[in-house]
Amino acid sequence: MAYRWSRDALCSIFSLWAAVVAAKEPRLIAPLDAGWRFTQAPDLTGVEAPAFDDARWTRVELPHTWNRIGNDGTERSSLSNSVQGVGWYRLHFKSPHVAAGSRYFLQFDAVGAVADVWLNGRYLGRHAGAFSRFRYDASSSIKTSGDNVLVVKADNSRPQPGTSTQDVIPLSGDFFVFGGIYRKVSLIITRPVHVDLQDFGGPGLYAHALDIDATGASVQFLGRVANDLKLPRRISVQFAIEDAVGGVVASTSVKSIATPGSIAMQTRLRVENPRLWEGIKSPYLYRSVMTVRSDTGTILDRVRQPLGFRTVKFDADSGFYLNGEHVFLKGASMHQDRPVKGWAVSDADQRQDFDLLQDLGANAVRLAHYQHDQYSYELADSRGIVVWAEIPLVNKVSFDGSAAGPALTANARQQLTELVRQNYNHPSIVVWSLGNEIDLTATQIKGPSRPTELLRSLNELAKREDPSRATTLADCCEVRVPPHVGIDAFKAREPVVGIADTVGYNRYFGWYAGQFADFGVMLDEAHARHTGLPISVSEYGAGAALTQHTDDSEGGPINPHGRPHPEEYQNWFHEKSWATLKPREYLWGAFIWNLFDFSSDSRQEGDVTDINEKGLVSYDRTTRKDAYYFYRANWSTDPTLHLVGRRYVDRAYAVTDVKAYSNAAQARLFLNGKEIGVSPCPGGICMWRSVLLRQGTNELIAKAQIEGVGITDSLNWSLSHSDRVVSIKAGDIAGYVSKDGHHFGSDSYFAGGTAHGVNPPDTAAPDRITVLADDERLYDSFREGEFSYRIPLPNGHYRVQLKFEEPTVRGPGERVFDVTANDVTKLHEFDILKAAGGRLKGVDQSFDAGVDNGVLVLAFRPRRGSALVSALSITPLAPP
Ligand code: GCB
Repeated sequence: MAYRWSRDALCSIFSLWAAVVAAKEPRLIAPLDAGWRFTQAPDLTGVEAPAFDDARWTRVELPHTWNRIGNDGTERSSLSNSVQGVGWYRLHFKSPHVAAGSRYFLQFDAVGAVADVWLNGRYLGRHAGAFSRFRYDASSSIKTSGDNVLVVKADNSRPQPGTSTQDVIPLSGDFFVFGGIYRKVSLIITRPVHVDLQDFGGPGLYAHALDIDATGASVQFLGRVANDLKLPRRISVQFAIEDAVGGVVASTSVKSIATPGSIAMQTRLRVENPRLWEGIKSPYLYRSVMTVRSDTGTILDRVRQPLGFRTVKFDADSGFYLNGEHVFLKGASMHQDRPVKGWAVSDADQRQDFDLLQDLGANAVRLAHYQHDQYSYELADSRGIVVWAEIPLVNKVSFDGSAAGPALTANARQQLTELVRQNYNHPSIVVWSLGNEIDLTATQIKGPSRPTELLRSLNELAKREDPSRATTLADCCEVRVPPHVGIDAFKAREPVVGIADTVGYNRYFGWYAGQFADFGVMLDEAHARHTGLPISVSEYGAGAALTQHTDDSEGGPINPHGRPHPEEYQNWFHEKSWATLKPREYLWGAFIWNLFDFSSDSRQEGDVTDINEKGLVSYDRTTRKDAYYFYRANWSTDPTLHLVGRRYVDRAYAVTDVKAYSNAAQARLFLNGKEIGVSPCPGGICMWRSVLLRQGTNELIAKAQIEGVGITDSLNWSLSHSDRVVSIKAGDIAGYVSKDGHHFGSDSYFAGGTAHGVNPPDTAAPDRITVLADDERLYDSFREGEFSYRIPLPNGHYRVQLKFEEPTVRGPGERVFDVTANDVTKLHEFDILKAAGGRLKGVDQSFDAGVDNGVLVLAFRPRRGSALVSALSITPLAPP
């Protein structure tokens, strides 16, 4: 077969080798990211053989995934690739010339989800788990001169009984598992005696600071040395601590005999007056260094790892302490994907994510729901962000409701061991999470699986691997009885809270279930119920579509699994949620779900497809939603002033409240060059009530002073009609532009009554009921009960048109009501069914009304049953 060699790969190997030699580093790490060939295909025969012809395969570079998922719009893009199955990768490469007897390791930073690896036709092994680093000793397969052929089979089959992923966590989850070699691959070349690379992908050096006080601290070192020779070797291992500029502040050398295989060495060092790792205040980092030398003093291998001095405490009644100081962990969760790239993100992408997290003012992150790239933990270390790290044990431990079987248990234990060993040295990590919503009712089995045995074993494993850190898990379902499950299944649910040292509650009051008012009650009850258990809120959030808007978040029901998801609802959700969380000092932290929109192929929501849009920032990171600035105003000390409603440009109503998020004490609003007034900004919210917009373009400018520095924000809104025209879609959280071009705003100006829809708010639902009317959408929602509308209008004479349809009652006389306009009865004993001639038929009523004090009050007063209206349209009788 024709010899092919990637010039890029060759250059990168040799330039790196040169850099390594110049730095006198004994270990060579050569990237193997360029020059790959790829094809997406099920099992292929002979593909692992070096001579296999891959000439027609696609050329790719790492990181790479074949999947592409998540797009704007309500249809899946034709560019999507959601195929989960097998992808093949092949790479020809040459090894650099190094000393004879060197050892060769192939390092994969992650492959989704199960990887089989061959080098030069020889099978190196299988790694199951999409997120952790793994290595193979390739020494006996590699050709030190000539062409090497590396073949990788990546398989991200959707876990089902009988698939290659049936025992690989996660079995399910609200995120897409991308396939491919989506992180980097490298060839590591060492001498025969070296720091152990075969320790669950770990660094081989594990250092942990203890007994920390102002005067000093100890560091406990564990180093693993591998001797790949047949005979024992005398070695000396130096353990050292370097400060941030590389100065050695402590060091010791330990002599030992490295017998063939792996040996563990331990020692302790003392550091005087250590600088603390103080989170975002001052994330000072030391480094631990392990240097292996031969008995003649030749450096055989060296490894450097991050090291930070900090103490951490979780208290059930007073929350979290970093170095003895109380800190409320204000965090957000992150997934690792982006549009087009999927999981194959770059270092720059990860930096951007942390930039946004920091800009938000967060001091913590939940790196959900799995092990992220090493670089993300390094960023957290260097920026002082406290980390919740976790394994991908999500939703269920079996497909049939039983306990985890031996193979799944082994895989979960492997992935937990990898998470802990590979990330042991990061000072930013304060807690290991054993799983997420593992008490969920998995829909396939109409009941929860039985996770407690596995969780207990994982907890014990985490404590054994790392006694210095607390464990946690994210609970979804304690106490809650899902309506479709019924009480029996609920009783069968195994309680998981209390298995780990701490807990996080994933709760969505005001979104999936429950009222905001119940959120605090639930937390207080949990706090009272679990004496001594430190609790946090590990998730809370709401969807927000950038193109869907509301004037009143209480105007109509929202379908969390559908459309529309007005952006302003997310603002309202977070304002209420944060007001609940902030005063609860017993919480050790709260994590917004999510900082970024992310892909999930079960989602058709808001204005996007295959995306969970609960992010404060769009999937492509270009748009910070309004709610982002609510947190920035509350969490960050950076001057913040943000006018809310930036994307709600075509306004429905002339008279509207204007809001800004700011950390200034007060802000001043200008509309079209005229000052509207000064508003205080308690809780980060500045509000100007009932501001009157003009027809055409309106320029809004907000100004504030923070510590003597002026900040400004501005936006333009437009109004297509005069302030004498008001069109309201009753009971609807989002507006609608009628077939004849009128902009009916979301339900607004109302008091009392309840909002409903003939149809669920998901306008794409297949089982929609049609209302017989010219423009049926104007009748498919309604406000019902005893209610009124106070509609601001200039004084004058108006035509009022009301739109009705009867959604439920079957006989005339069952729903009869009056409608008054400024206390004058306009509709007397109105019966929709009678007027329309049947159910689900649109019928309109019109009357004239005068306004002489700036407001039209329309009151709907039931006589029998409840009153109801679907839409209101007010137009001037005599235009001025
Ligand atoms: C949860 C899950 C998370 C989901 C989130 C949601 O509770 O832990 O994986 O993405 O809810 O948006 O529904």
